[in-house]
Amino acid sequence: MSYQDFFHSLTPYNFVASKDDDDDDDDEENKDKEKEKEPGYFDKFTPEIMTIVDANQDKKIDFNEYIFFITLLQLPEGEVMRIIEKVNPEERKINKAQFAKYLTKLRKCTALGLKQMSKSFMPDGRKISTDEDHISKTILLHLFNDKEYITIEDFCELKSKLKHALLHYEFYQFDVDEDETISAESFAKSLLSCLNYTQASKYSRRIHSLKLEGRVSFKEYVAFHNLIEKADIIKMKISTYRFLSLGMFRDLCDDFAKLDPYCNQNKVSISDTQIATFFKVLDEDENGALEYDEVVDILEGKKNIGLGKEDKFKREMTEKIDRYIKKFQKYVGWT
Ligand SMILES: [Ca+2]
Ligand SMILES: [Ca+2]
Repeated sequence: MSYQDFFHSLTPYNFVASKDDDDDDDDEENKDKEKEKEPGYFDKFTPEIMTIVDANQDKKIDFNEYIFFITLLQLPEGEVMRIIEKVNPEERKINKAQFAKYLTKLRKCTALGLKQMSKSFMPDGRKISTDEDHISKTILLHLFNDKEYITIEDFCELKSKLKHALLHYEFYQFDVDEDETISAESFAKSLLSCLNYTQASKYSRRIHSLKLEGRVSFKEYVAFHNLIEKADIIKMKISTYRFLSLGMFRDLCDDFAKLDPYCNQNKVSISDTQIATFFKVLDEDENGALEYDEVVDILEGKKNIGLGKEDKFKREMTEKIDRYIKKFQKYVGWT
């Protein structure tokens, strides 16, 4: 699998695949063709994370590398922290042998791990344990590289690099102009990426009917994604007040930016364009306020990109992974 196919498989970019096509009904084949015409993202960028994921640096993601990437994305951060704290509470670090002991258990928490260990997926018991050994070895090799220990910070940094790389790729699937910005309309479309087809089509029509103005930079894009990841604070505010006015949402965004490490480090906050766009798209009854019903779909869907947390996301991710694994198994003659 090329880097391109690989990232494409991980960014749920289903509903806005084409930059200049208003038709939402592109099927897989059309999308592939369109993809080939576009200049490659990976001709322009080399995500740092790929030096870790593509261990043998052959510019291809093989099955083991793929498994590593997905596992890392899905490993529950809290659970990993808990294990490291338990193993070495003082220095908060863990070595390869110690981590290996927990890895199988950890992998069972991921959508992919669950799938692989389920009987329907690989019926042969002996094969499961061999593959699990092999996969564990590969994951440990990538994760530790040549290091004797990894710390909680190492793990979190790796994972955040991975998420950042995916967001960067996602951003560059839109028309990025010379200022390295995307249109407010593209930004609005990026909010739809985790909705189901019916929801996304509805919002997609709405986006086309609205007059959205302004541009969004990559840093602002990441900042907003970070906010949506903490969707609970938005939902809490709406549940408390029963609605969210533009001013209230702006306050919330400003408060968030003051606390978010990424926003602080990069001196970026959530822009007026983003606030106005989010508001315009979601305020379906156009009463100038966001009610709970108007935000819940987007907040639930979007915050889970790349994280195997919620059921709905898990299901979608599992289906996606299933397809790719099957393709892969055929490709490498694994079945
Ligand atoms: Ca490789
Ligand atoms: Ca409303």
